[in-house]
Amino acid sequence: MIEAILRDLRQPEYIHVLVNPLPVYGLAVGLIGLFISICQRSRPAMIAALVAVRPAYEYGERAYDGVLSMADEPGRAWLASHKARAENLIWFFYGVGVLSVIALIIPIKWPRSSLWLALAVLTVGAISLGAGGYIAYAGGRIRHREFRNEPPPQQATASTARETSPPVQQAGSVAPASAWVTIQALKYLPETIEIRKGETVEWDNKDLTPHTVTFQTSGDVNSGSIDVGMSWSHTFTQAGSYPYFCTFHPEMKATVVVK
Ligand SMILES: [Cu+2]
Repeated sequence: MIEAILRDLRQPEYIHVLVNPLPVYGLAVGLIGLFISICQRSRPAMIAALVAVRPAYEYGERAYDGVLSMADEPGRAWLASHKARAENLIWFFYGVGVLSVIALIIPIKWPRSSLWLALAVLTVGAISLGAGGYIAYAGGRIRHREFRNEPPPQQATASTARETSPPVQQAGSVAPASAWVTIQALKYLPETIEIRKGETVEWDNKDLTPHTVTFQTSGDVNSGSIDVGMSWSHTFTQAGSYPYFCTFHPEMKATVVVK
């Protein structure tokens, strides 16, 4: 029993799920308290939210690989979206944290600022609460199929307008590569690679998980899953700009430019 609990506590995924809702609940409680006593200072729940939010994000990052290996395909898309949302919106939580500290300290010297600072904390806090819900919304769908009442998030294809349709690869005629793209840390490096007509690009997966190279225009050129340590090549016979992405991690995007 104790052993099982200790084993759970060594798993970053478990800590993540355990700790993660705390900033949201802490913030909600803090905001209610703040709303009731809007003219007063010293809100311990705010400080609790400030203290809890950093570990939540850190454990989320550490849990990422573990959760990734467990998730199915739509789950991976939700995981990518969950991570992107957390990375983009974590700043609201930091903002509340900083603002609440300011709201605690400044009124000591200037008591009249207390009400305005409290209102500012309340406003940014409400935004953060919405942000937290938005992050958790994607997070809950990673492994809980029962919550998926809508299709997994797709990357926006409208912005990557069709410029040229990618040439179809002739089987067995891939020339030696003259340009290389490294896949690492959920990124294609370089993000834009320029080659000349007839040249071959090789993608090397040096990441910890499989990825794909899937062209956005029509999807008829698709590497399929490139396993860890494997590579895939494609020869480009027509000039144009070819945006591509990873079907497992739709936020991974890059472009091949053929001159
Ligand atoms: Cu990928």
